Amino acid sequence: MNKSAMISGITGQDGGYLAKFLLQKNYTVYGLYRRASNDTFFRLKEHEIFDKITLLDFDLLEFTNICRVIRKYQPDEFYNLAAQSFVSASWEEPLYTTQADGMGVLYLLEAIREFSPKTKFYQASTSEMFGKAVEIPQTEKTPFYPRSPYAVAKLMAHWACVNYRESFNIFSCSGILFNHESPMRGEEFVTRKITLHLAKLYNKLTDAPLKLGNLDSKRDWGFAGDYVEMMWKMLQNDNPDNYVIATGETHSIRDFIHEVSRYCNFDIEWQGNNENEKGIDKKSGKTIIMVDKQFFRPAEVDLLIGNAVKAKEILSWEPKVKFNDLCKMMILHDIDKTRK
Ligand code: F7E
Repeated sequence: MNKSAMISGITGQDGGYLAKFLLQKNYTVYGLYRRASNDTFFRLKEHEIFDKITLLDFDLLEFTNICRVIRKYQPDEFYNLAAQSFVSASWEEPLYTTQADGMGVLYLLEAIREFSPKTKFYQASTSEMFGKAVEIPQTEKTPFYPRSPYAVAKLMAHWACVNYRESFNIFSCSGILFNHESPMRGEEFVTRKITLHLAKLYNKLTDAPLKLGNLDSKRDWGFAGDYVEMMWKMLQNDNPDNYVIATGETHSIRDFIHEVSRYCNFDIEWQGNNENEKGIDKKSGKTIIMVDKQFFRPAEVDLLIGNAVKAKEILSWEPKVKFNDLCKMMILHDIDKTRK
């Protein structure tokens, strides 16, 4: 019999890549989504898998609904990718973020414990839990220091996952994923915000400079398509555990801008400091980037870089797409998309 997998957050970047991956492995895929008035299925349509998934109404804050779907379908595997995932928004909506990203996970674990204890559970944990990192690079053993309501909530979920494993023998894994991007990334995240806007400037669809916040924070950016394989591998291993998933390379927002600019024929020179800094194209003299303090965060995570050696040794996993390839993939996609 085919295995079954339930994916919450099916409409997000990772939901699409994971569903595609599992369908190729002949899984029956149940996609859990939150009802909305706009079309949130565009990624599933772009992956050409929309009609291959059984879509079910779901809300992380509605415990009765969670119990019903888990009890009815009792999936072999549950991937919890649903969350309020935009770090910036978590300062504006700390209570909602904590309910969804912290308590929501407890609801899921309780429903599994009660109605489907054989279901293997994957929790989308995050490098944001390392926050003001106390060690470089970060591993599964690095102490946590969350810097946003988002990270605080995710940390609670991470420990709940460990605790249900140790208390009730639930097969729950925590994947501590560093930033992972793709052409399907949401437009509010910095990489996609940059590639979309630079592509529009390149195709002369706008003249307006791109407004950004802190250009000097550094992230370990991998490709989402690589990372979903690791989610699956964690649940196929004999024992549930926590794994860091990262590339082991770190780059600043500024580096990302320079790398994607090459494909738009921009040669950016920086002028001014802090809130008055601008990125000017040397060739045309046009302002491409403007720093705008509205995009600064109340507390920043300055530097993240992961060491995924445990994933390599135990699960034979390594990322395939490197930083330069990721930049190229994203900017070429957006140049093409905006041209159409
Ligand atoms: O910010 C800086 C910003 O929003 C990255 C989520 O998937 O990865 C993601 O979280 C950096 C930060 O991602 C802008 O201050 C500058 O230092 O792309 P981001 P994130 O906050 O790292 C982790 C692993 C998750 O778990 C999250 O769910 O870029 N930055 N200027 C900006 N960021 C944004 N969004 N917009 C700007 O204008």
